[in-house]
Amino acid sequence: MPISYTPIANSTYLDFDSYLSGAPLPTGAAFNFTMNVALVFDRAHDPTDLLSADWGARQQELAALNASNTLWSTYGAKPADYNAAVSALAALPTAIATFYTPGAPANQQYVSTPESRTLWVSLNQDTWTELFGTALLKGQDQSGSETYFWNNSLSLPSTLANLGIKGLWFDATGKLGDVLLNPGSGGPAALPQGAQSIGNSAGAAAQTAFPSDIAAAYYNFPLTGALWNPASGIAAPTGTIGLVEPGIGTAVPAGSFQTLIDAYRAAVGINTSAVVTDVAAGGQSAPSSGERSLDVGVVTSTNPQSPLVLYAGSGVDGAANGEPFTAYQSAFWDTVNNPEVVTSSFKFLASQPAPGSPFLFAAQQLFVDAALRNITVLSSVGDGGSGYEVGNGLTNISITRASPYGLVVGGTSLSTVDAAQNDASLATIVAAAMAGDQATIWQLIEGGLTVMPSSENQAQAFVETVWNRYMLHGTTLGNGTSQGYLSSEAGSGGVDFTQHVPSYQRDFGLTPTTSDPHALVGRGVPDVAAPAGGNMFYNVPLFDMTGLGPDGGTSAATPFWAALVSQIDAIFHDQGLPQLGYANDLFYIAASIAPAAFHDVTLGNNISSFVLGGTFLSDGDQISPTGYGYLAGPGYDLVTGLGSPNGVLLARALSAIGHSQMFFPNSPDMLKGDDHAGWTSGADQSLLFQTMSDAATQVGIHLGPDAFGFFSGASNSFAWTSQMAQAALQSDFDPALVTLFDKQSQGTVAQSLVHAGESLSVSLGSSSTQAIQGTLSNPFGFADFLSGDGAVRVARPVAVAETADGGSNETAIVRLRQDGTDNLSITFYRVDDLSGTINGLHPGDAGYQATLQGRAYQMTTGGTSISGPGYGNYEQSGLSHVNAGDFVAMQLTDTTHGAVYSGFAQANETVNGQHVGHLWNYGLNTWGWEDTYGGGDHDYNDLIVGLDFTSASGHGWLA
Ligand SMILES: [Ca+2]
Ligand SMILES: [Ca+2]
Ligand SMILES: [Ca+2]
Repeated sequence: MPISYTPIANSTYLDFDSYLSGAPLPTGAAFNFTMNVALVFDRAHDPTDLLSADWGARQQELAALNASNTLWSTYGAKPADYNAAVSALAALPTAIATFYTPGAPANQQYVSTPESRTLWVSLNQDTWTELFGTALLKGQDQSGSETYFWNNSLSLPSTLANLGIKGLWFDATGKLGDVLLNPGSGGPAALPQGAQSIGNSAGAAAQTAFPSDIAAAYYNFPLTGALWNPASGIAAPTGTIGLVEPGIGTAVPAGSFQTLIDAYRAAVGINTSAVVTDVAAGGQSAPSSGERSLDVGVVTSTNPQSPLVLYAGSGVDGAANGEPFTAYQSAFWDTVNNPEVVTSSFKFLASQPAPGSPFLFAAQQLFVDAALRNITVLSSVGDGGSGYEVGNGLTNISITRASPYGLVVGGTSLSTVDAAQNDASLATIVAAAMAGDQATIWQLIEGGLTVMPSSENQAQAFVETVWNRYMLHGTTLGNGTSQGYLSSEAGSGGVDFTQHVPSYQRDFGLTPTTSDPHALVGRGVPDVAAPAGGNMFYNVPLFDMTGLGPDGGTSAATPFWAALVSQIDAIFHDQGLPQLGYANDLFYIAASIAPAAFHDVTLGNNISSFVLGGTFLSDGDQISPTGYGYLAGPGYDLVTGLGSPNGVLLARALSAIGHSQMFFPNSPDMLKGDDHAGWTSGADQSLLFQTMSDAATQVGIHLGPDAFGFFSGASNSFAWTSQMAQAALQSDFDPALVTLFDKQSQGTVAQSLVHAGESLSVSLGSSSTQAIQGTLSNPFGFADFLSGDGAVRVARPVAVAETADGGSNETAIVRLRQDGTDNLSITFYRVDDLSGTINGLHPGDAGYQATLQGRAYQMTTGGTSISGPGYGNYEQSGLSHVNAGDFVAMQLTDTTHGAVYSGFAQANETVNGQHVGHLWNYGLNTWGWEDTYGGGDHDYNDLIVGLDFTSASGHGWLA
C-alpha cells in the first residue's frame, strides 16, 4: 500500500536557511548518505503563561513543578504521541531506527526523550525519501559550492504527521548551505574612507589583559580580589558553567587539556586546578579552536571557582557531524552536571530560516527548554556586522539564536587613555575631554567613566565604542586578509523580524526595526555587550590551548558575560534567591531603574550590508556595499544593546528586583495600569512631580476629577540624572567629576497627596504624556511621563524596605555623595504610611518633629543621623533594625545655616505661597537633596542618598 503523506508547511529548501532569498534552487542528483535528523514534537501544554509571568512568579512556579515532578509531563511532549511515533517509524516499509530506547538512560550523543520532545533518527538515501516524500539531492549552488538540498516541500507519512511533530533539524554541519539571492545591481553605497567606525584604530597601543583583570579593572565585577582568588580561602563558590564546543570538547592536538588549562590558570595567578568535565558521548576530534580557547580562557580566568563542562554534542562518531544544535541540546539536558549558565559562540547550521518553518520551530523551542531548565543562556550575536556576512544586500542576524529566552551579547572596543591617545579616530574626543569639556565628559560618564581623564592615568578606561575594524582604502575593504566585510571584524546586531518584539523590549519602549528597505519589526539583538577587540583584547590560550595571546570577538564578549551571570548567581544563592535562569526581563528592568548598571555605548556603527559582485573588493571578493546597518546611540541600540556591565551596580539592581519580585509581590506599586488603560494611584501616598525639560514649560497634573498646574523653568543641560546620581554613589567615583557638574539646575518639582484609585495623568505644555517604561519602574517607586517636550517623573519620597528574603531586623546600606559645600546631616525615620504620617501626625504638624526623632533609625556608624562626607566626597553607613516593608523617610539638616528640610514639601518653607520641595528622586531607592533655603540653585545634588536593602545580606559581597 503506498504511503499517504501530509506536507509540512514552510519546509522548502529555501525555508531552511535562505528566507527572503528568492534564489533559484541548486541543481543536482540523488546520492548515497547517512544523516541523523531530529524530529521535534510540540509540547503537551503551552508554557507561554509561565514564561511571561514575572521572574519571581516564574521561579516559584518552576520550583513547584520540579518538586511535584510534573515539569516535563506538563511541558514535554505527550509521551503517548512520542511512543506512537517511534512505533510508526518502525512500521514503515523500511523500518526507521531511532536513538530512543524506552526505559534506558537518555542517549548522550543525541538527546532523544519525551521530555526533550526530540526524537533523533538515522536516515539514508532511501529512508530520507520514505520519511519526507522527496529525495535529498547533492549539487552545486549558484556560487559553485557543493550543497545538499531538496525540491518542493518536505512531507511526513500521515501516520506521523498527526502526532505533533512540528520541528526538524539536521546534524549536517557544512552540508546544507544557504542560497543567496542573485545579487543584481544593489549598491554601492557611499562610505567614508579609512576606519568605518571610531575607537578601533589604536594599532600597537591596543591593550591586552587577562579577562579577570578586564573584569576587575574596567567592568567592576563583584567577585574580584580575595573573593576571586581561590588562595584566599574566602573566594565565592561560583557555579557550573557549560561551554558549547561542538565536536571539539576537551580534545587537544597535543598534551592534556587539564595540564594546559592549569598552565593558563597559573599564568593568570590561579593556584588551583580547574574542575573540567567533558560530555562527549559521540567522541571529539582534536583540532585547534580559537572559539574554545576564548570560552575556556575567559571563563576560567574570570571565575576560577566555576566547574566547567564542555559539550561536544553529537561529536564525530558514526554519521555524526557535531552540529552545534546537538551540543546546545546536550548542555540544556545535562541533568548530571546541571550547568546554571551555558555560553555559546557557535551558530547553528542554519541562521535564516523562514517564519513558520519547522526549522525555526526546532531552534526556538530548544531555548524554551533552557528557560524551563532554569538555565541562563548566553549567545554571541556574531562577528559579521550588520550584513552578518550574508551577501543579500540587507541587514541580517542569526535568527535561530535570537531567542527571546537567551541573552544575546554584542561587541565593543574599550579604549584606555593610552589607547585613545594613539587612535586618530578619537583625537577630537580626547582633546575635548582633556580640555575639560563638560558635554564630552558627561557623555563619557554615561559610558562608565569614573575618573577625570588625564594623561597621568594611561591605564584608565576612557571611552567604549562599537567593535568595528572595517577599513576602506579607495574601493578596497580591508587589507587583503582582514578588516573587510567577510572577515569577522565587527559586532553584528539588528532585528529578528520572524518574532514579535519581546515583552521586555516593548516595555522598555523599543520597536526594533530593520534599517534596510524592508523596515521589518521584531526582536532586537544584542541585549548586552562587552569588549570584543579593537582597542582591547583578552589574553587567552592560543588555539591549541598552549601559551598566551590576544584574541577577541563576540566569542569573547559572550563568555565574559557568562562569567558575570555566574557571579551574580553565586550572590543570589548567597542571599537566598534562586539562580537567574531565564532573566532577560530583569536586565531590562535593571537598565530602567538603575541605568548606571550599564555603560551606555553611544559611538560607532556596524554597517556592513552588501551584495556579491560589483566594483569593491572585500577580502579578495568582489562586492557592492549597500550601506544598511545600525548606529550606537543613547540608551538601547541595535549594536550594543543596553551596553556593557558595571558588574557590582548590575548585581545590586538585580538583587533588589529579585527580592522584590520573590518576597514583596503584594507590596503596593506606586501606580496601577499602563499607558493603554491609563494609570491610577496604587495607594494613599505623597508623590513628587519632577520636571525634566530642555525648555521652560507648563506642567499639568490631573488627579481624579482635580488638576493642578505649575510652571517649570528649563533643566540645565547637565542637571543630574539617575545615571549620574547612581554612578556617583560608587566609592571610587572621582570627586572632581562630581564637582564639575555642581550647580546644574533641575526643573520644578511639585508634591501632592494622591489617593488610592485616583486616576493620574500628566501633561507638558499642550501635550499629553506616556509613561513609556512605567510598567518596569513603577514597582520601584517612580515613572517617567514623557512627551516630545520633556518628561515629568512621578515618584515617591519614601523608600519601601523590600528586604532580602522579606526578612526583618536587617541592615540597610546607606550610600552618600555630597555635591554641596555646606555642612550637612541626614536622619532616616520610619513613617506609618506613604504620606509620611506618624501616629496620626502629618509632616508639618505641630509635634511631628519630636515624634520623628523617636522613629529615627540607629545608624551602624552610631547615633541617629550621619554627617555629610564633605564637598565632592563619598561615605557609607547603614540603618539598623530595618523590618520588611518599613516605610523609610528622610530629613536633611544644613548645620551651616541651621535649616531643616523634610522629604515632604508641606513641612518646608514657602516661596510665593508654595512649599519648597527639597527632594528629587533618582531611580532605584536613590534621592538627591537641595540644601538651600528657598530652593537655592535647584540642583538637588547637594547630598545624594542611596538606600540598599539587600546587599548586606548573606556574606555581604555586594556591600
Ligand atoms: Ca547605547
Ligand atoms: Ca543646591
Ligand atoms: Ca550642588
